[in-house]
Amino acid sequence: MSTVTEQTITLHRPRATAPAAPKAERWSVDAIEALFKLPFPELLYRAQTVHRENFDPTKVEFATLLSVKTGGCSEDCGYCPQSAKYDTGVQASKLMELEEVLFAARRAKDAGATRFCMGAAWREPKDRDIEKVAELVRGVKDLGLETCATLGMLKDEHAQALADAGLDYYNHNLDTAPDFYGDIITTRDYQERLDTLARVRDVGVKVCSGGIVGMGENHRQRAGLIAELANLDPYPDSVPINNLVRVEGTPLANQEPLDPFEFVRTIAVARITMPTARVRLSAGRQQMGDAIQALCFLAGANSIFYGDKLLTTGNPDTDADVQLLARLGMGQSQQPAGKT
Ligand code: SAM
Ligand code: DTB
Ligand code: SF4
Repeated sequence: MSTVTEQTITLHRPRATAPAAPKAERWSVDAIEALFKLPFPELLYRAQTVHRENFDPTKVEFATLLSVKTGGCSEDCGYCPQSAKYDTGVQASKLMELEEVLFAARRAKDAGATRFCMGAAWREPKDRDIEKVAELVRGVKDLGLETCATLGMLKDEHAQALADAGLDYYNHNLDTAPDFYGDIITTRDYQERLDTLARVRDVGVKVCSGGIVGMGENHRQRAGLIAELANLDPYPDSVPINNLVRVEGTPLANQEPLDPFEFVRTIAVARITMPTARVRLSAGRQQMGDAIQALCFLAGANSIFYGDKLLTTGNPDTDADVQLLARLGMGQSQQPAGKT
């Protein structure tokens, strides 16, 4: 069991008032690793306490994903079925037309989604891509949905164009800890990811950033990912926690699955360290089972990807999700992020 005292952890809690410059690191990797090592009931109790202070613990946000440009990506992310470097059977396609995207967005809204996230398998968008995506953002927003996009790295002017189109969130994941990153991706570095997040923040678009666990990272590296996210200033508004979906043809296809309780712990630690963020129980739900998902909600997850497909892989049916929440006496959060 943990030898770390409560005092050690309390010492590293975010301060109520901003510290004077130079800015202190709010969460050390040691403090986060100590949270991970807490006895499971203690960790869940703390996470649930923080969750209740900031959200209605019975409500979950529904965000629907659509791959608006699939496959053929030049990056080598070792987990990704859309990289052109791996033979995964994913067919590359062009950017979808506006009407096709709006059709999917209307369907998502009718099914109950409040956020619509458009994903493109790009290293970074080109100028003409941004013009088209801006049009998609305007169209989806006009339907009354919150908009999110994930398009790869952004330049200043691209971030500004998306902000001007009314984009609410930009998703760009740190994916893993800095010291494990090079084992997974070689075609762009960690700093480039941080730079994109800074550009998004600078134009007033909310940041959605999280990562993937179960890629062979060690315990401390999982803590390192959460530390990177929690120490962003401010920490992200939305934090997707993905459990690796092992896809045939990718370098991580045969990766040993993560202990499901370790996944629940990751959600709990994200909740404790980023109290007001939407913590999204993201990829990997289809392989997880209802009981582990219920534990994730108890640990502070309050958002899911809702719809039978993620980008290229499967996700639980919408009916199954509605039923699961009903069985738990829970429901969908109708309001955008914040206290519901
Ligand atoms: N190309 C853009 C980028 O990389 O930022 C946007 C799309 S990319 C597919 C979005 C995120 O999906 C990745 O950063 C990664 O965290 C997640 N992802 C991709 N493949 C995954 C998998 N097999 N299992 C879990 N998460 C995955
Ligand atoms: C995120 O963190 N997870 C989503 C979304 N952001 C774009 C993507 C998950 C992709 C899972 C593999 C696939 O379906 O291709
Ligand atoms: Fe390309 Fe994004 Fe997949 Fe990496 S995660 S290969 S950048 S689509």
